[in-house]
Amino acid sequence: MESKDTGTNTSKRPESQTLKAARYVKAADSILVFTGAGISAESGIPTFREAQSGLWAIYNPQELASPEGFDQDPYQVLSWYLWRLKLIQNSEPNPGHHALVALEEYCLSSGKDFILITQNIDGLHIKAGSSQVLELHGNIFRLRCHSCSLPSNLNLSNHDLDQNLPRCTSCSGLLRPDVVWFGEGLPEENLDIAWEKAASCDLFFCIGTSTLVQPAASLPFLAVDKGATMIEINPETTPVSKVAQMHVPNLSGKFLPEMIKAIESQQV
Ligand code: BJW
Ligand code: ZN
Repeated sequence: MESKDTGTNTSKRPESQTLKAARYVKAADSILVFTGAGISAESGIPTFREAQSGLWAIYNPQELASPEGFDQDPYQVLSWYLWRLKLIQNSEPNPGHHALVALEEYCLSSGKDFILITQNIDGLHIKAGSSQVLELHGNIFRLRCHSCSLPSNLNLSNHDLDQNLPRCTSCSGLLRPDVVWFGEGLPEENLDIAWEKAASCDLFFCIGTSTLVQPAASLPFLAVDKGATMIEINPETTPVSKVAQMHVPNLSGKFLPEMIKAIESQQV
C-alpha cells in the first residue's frame, strides 16, 4: 500500500509534494477539483468556519443563511448579502484560481477529463477563466423569487433596500439571492453530475474546504470509495485528511502555481 504523505516527512530527500502532485496529474485520465471558501481566502473573501476570521464566528447562520431567517427578517438577510456581494465584486481571483485555469487547459489539451466543482457562490473561478465549473451552492450575483423561484435579472447592488425590498415581477414575492441555504436542496442537475464525476474520476483535489457541510462533503469520500487518489490542499486537517494520499498543509494560492510550474516544466 502506498504510504501517506502529510507534508511533514523530513526523512532523507523525500520527493517534494509539488513534484508528487504533478506526477499524479500527469498519470490521471480524469481529474476532479473540489473547492471551498479557502480558495477565495487569499482574494480577501472570508471563509465560514475558521475561528476568529470565519463568517460564522461573527454572524448567526440560522438567521442569515436559512429560509426561516429570511422569512423572519428579509431586510437583515438582504443587507448582509448586499455587503458580501460588494466585497466579492471588489475582489479579484488569486494565484490559486489562476492555477486551476491552467490545470484545466493542461488537462483538456492532453485529452484528460476535467471538472471543477465548487461550493463557492463568489463566481471567482469563472472570473479567472475556468470554463468547466459546476456551482453546487448557487451564485450570489443572481436573484430569484423566494415564493415561485422565478429567476430575476435585477441587480441587488443597484437596489436601495431602504426604499423597498426587491420583488418578483410575476407573483410579487420577495426576491432572494440564488444560493443554497441550510435545509434547502442543492440544484438537482448539478448534484447528479457531481455524484457521477466523483464516482468516476481517478484524481480528486479537495481544496480549501472543511468538508463539514452535507451533501457536498460526501463527494470526496465517494471518490475515495471508488478508488480515486485524494490530494487535499488545506493548511488545516479535515475529515478528508484521514483518507487522502497527500495532505498538503499549505495555502492553495502558494501550492497550486508551484504544481502547475512543475507540470509545465516537464520535470516530471
Ligand atoms: C484554506 C485557505 C487557503 C483557509 N488555502 N485552504 C447530514 C449530516 C449532518 C447534517 C446534515 C446532513 N445533511 C444535511 C445536513 C444539514 C446541513 C449540514 O450539512 N449541516 C452541517 C454544517 C452540520 N446541510 C444542509 O442544510 C444542506 N441542505 C440539505 O441537505 O437539505 C436537505 C434537502 C434535500 C432535498 C430537499 C430539501 C432539503 C444545504 C447546505 C447549504 C450550505 N450553504 C452555505 C451558505 C451558502 C450561501 C452563502 O455563502 O451565503 O454554503 S453554508 C457555507 O458552508 C457555504 C459553503 O459553501 C459551505 C461549505 O463551507 P466551506 O467552503 O467548507 O468553508 P469553511 O469555512 O467551512 O472551510 C474553509 C476551509 O478553507 C478551512 O478548512 C480552512 O482551513 C481552509 N483554508 N484558507 C487553502 N488559503
Ligand atoms: Zn415569484
